[in-house]
Amino acid sequence: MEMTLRWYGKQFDSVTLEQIRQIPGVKGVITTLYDVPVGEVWTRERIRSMKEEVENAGLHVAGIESVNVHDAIKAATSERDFYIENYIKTLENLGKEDIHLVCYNFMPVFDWTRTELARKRPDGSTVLAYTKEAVDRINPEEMFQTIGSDTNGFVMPGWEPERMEKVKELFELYKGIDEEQLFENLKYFLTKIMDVCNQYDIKMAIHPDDPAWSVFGLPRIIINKENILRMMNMVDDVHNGVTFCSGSYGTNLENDLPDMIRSLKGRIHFAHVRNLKFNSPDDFEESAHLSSDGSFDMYAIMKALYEIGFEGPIRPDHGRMIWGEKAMPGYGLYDRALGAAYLNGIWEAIEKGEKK
Ligand code: DNO
Repeated sequence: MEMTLRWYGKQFDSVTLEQIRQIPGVKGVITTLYDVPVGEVWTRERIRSMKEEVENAGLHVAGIESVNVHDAIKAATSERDFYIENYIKTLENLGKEDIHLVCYNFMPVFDWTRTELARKRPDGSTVLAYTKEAVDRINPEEMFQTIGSDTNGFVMPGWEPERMEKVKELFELYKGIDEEQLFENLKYFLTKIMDVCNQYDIKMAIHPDDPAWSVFGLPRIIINKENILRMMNMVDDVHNGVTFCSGSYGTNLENDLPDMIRSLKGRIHFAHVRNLKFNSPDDFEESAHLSSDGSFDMYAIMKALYEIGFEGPIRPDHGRMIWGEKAMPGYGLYDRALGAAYLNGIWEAIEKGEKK
């Protein structure tokens, strides 16, 4: 595996490449062109200058998170082929610039959903949190507003103000689309892009739905082992792969994370490794990465990745806000750096233990 950190670009991130370069063992970043609207083609020039910026700081681009999929594709409107063509051009341009990993999601309307962005923990840190009760109580527009007022002034992925303005229209778009239909739409998209992925060896890595169940009545499909294996079989090509995100699949306590990892051998191209602390099955918060701070056995997760011979990038995921840092919720430097160091330590111990 290769330890990496997510970076949103100079304009959008409080963390600098110079800081990332000093996290032990981190040589790559996972990045994006955050300002390109969903559905527009990424030009080779923009991709190249992003790469150069990263490389000038002594790092490399380990992959893209995300090239977002336009709602016209997810909802199969009459414009979907146009947007798929644009997506193919973006993949082609990434391939030509020697980038071979793309993380994306197929969640309708929202990306991840949390009900609090700064819940206080006993140690004084603040974290993202979710309660089912809060989602049941409010409507999506109110949710956009509460989230929007708690972002420390940063634009949160999937919660961009332009999208929030269109939330009603977006909900309309998905009327009548159930899970079966969404699977069909995903299959259509993947089938169309597989040629370009094969040509440039681009590994597509779908991010799970977070949380791993339906919110606000919208269909959600990338939620458990059964569905993700269905997706892998539906388009049985190594380039149709997975971002294994422990914090997203882990929202459903019925998901056995190490078992899921083992069942996806060869198809996990990217991993987000983080911990959650459950206060009840309907209330969780994003703890520190350390096993004992949350509900997951992080050693077992890393061991499963080791055992399937995982060689792709891993990144620590959402960190707590600690030491007075002001950053995009979940994406400060300090706790993610601690997470990277901890996960690197687990990996070293597993490796050395296995070699004995
Ligand atoms: C949340 C992230 C997601 C992820 C997208 C992938 O912090 O893990 O926003 O990047 O779902 O497209």
